[in-house]
Amino acid sequence: MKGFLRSVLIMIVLAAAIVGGFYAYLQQIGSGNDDPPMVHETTLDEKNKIEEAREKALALQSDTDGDGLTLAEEQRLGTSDETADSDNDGVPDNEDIVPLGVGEKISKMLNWEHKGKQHSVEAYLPIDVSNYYEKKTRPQHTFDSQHYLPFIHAEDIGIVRLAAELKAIIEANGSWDYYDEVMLVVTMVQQMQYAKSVIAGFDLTTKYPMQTLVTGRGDCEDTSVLAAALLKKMEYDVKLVQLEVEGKKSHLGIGVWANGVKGTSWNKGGRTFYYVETTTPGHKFGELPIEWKEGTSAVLIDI
Ligand SMILES: [Ca+2]
Ligand SMILES: [Ca+2]
Ligand SMILES: [Ca+2]
Repeated sequence: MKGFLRSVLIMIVLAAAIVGGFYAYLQQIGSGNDDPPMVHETTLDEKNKIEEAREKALALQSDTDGDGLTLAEEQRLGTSDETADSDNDGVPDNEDIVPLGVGEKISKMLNWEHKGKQHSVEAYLPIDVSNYYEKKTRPQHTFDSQHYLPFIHAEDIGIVRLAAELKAIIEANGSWDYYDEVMLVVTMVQQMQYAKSVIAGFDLTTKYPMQTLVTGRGDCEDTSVLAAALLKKMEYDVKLVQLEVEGKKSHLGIGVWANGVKGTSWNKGGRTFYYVETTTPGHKFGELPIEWKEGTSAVLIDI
C-alpha cells in the first residue's frame, strides 16, 4: 500500500512539472520575444560629455568681440576673441593684414622748426595701418559740422607714438610755456604740403590722421583733423573750428583752450578757445588768417 501511494505522489509531481513547463512555454510564445532587448541607459557622465562637445562647437562659431571673426577663425590667426584689435594698433583684427605685430613700416621723417630750433621725428607708420586706411571708405562731405567726427582717430598706433615723441620734446625743453607746447604740434603740422583733396572738382573727402602723415600733405580739413587728434591724445582741450563767410567756401582750423591771450577766440561750455591755423607756417596762436577776418562766423565742434 505504501509503495502504491509513493508511486501516485511521484506521478502527481511529474504531471505538475510537465503542466508548469508547458504553461511557461505557452507564455513565452505568447510574448513573441526571444530575449528582451538590451536598453543602454545614458549615464550622467556621458550626457555631460555630449553637452560639453555641443557647447564647444557652438563657442567656435561665436564672435564675442564682434570683430567679424569667429573664435575658430581667431584661433587659426592667433588673435583673441576677447578684443577686436589684438595688437592694439587701431586696426580691427578682421581688417588687419598683420593682425599680430606691425610688419613692415613706411619710413617718414618729420622735420620742422619751432622756437628757433630744428626738430626731427621719425613717424611710426606700419604698413598694415596704412593699408587699412587706404581701403577704408571715407564718408563724403555732408557740409555738416558732424562730418569730421569719425575722422578723429586719436588712438591709432602712429598717432599715439607721435604724441609721445612730441611730449618727450616738450619735456626736454622745460622752459617752454603752454603756447610753445601747443605750437610745437601745430608747427609740425603746418609745414606739411598743402594739397586739396579734390575728387571730380569738389572737395568731398577728409583724410584720417594716419593718411595725412603717410602722404605728408593735406588740405585744411586734413591738417586740422591731424593736429586735433594729436593735441587730444596729448590731453590739450581742443576743438575743430569751422569758419564760414557768406558766399565763400568754409575753412577748417582748430580751437585751443587758453586764458587771457590776445587773438581771436570764442566761448564754449564756459571756456575760451583760441583759433589756431594748421595749414601754413607762420600763423601764431590766436591768429586768424587775413582772408577770414571779415564777417566770419565760426562753429566750434567738440571732438
Ligand atoms: Ca571675434
Ligand atoms: Ca578679435
Ligand atoms: Ca590690429
